[in-house]
Amino acid sequence: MSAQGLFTHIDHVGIAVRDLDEAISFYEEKYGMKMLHREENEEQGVAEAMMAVGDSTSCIQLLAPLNEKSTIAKFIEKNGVGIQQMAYRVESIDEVCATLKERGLRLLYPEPKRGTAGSRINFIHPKDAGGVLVELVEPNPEGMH
Ligand code: MC0
Repeated sequence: MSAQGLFTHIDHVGIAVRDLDEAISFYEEKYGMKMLHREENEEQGVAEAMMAVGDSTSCIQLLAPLNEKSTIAKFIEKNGVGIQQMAYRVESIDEVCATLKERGLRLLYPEPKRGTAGSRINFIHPKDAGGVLVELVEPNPEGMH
């Protein structure tokens, strides 16, 4: 594990939106951001787009609900649109999850699931992370980054 801690970068900040196309246009037109990737993730119940923050390799992830059961639909109903999650990039999600479990934090999944562009992801429960839903991302080497 790196002396710098568990995480290597802010991978993305996830923002819950109602309409993905409208949100993409806003980020492109107002902020000049480029869309790096777009997909639907049925398992997570989201349509999403990754918007590049300059050349930093960090992104804004726009997240729209695919249906009313989606965690994003529930989040918007409760909180309105806005920041839903903070995602840190890691080198080995298996090692990082094991370390966090040893440190007493609850992870949402027993094993990582499929995230954006074939990445491997897990989440720390927001109640164990100061009220922040924290995602852990091990990128797919063939994927976006
Ligand atoms: C819920 N809570 C949050 C929160 N969501 N706190 C901070 N940030 C959030 N996003 C708090 C609520 O306010 C509540 O606190 C408590 O957690 C329980 O919430 P709930 O409304 O009853 O909701 P649950 O328990 O049904 O679900 C919460 C949970 C869920 C975090 C377990 O949202 C989840 O499974 N999230 C992980 C998956 C996800 O977010 N997928 C969408 C992004 P009080 O005090 O009121 O009890 S997909 C994605 O990100 C992928 C594509 C990727 O990046 O690759």
